[in-house]
Amino acid sequence: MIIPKDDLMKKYIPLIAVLVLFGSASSLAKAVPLVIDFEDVITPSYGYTSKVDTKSNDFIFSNPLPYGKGVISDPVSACSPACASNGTNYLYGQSGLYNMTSEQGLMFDLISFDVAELQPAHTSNLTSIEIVGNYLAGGSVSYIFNLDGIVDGPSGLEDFESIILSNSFLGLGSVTFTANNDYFALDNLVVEVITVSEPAMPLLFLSGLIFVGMMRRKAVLAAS
Ligand SMILES: [Ca+2]
Ligand SMILES: [Ca+2]
Ligand SMILES: [Ca+2]
Repeated sequence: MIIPKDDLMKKYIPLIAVLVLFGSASSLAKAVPLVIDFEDVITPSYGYTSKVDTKSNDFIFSNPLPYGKGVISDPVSACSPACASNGTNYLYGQSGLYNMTSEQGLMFDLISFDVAELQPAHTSNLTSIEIVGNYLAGGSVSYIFNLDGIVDGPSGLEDFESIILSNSFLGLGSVTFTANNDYFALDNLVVEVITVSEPAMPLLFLSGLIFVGMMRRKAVLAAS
């Protein structure tokens, strides 16, 4: 029996379409959770770094100021009076901005982070920090957080506060942190890095096989 060419196409095209669509759907974005805690930054014996770019957990934090930015590991030897403390390394910066990006340029969601005033009784007091999320697709979202004014160095009171952001800080390409005044400290930035998996190769291979089979059958029918 000779099956007309048009009927063959009608028979196989929907099946191929379903397989290709399913293969594409398997290229789904995946959110990988990550905590950027600055524990992977090595500091000198005097207890702090001073770098334009600080790298931690595959993220870069850039601060264009010529001084007053980096990571503090020892708030007692690095500062007088003692700087904010949470018992771990943290990022510090002067007023002005810190720009946060993924080292590989990946899209990310910013979920939460810890923030503190760096020092008590400084020449001017930090009262708020503005967080601006720049969407990878364009546009931005901003949020201003008013700090509690509490910072007394190691022990004593809790220096850091945790900020949990709204669902607006999703699909970002970069985030800037701007203190309204004076030095501030950041730590434990909880992010989700968006990665896209490869298409399901077995399914694409199968749809390729069906396509080749269809072509061969057409050739056989045409020859008969
Ligand atoms: Ca830390
Ligand atoms: Ca505080
Ligand atoms: Ca304290």
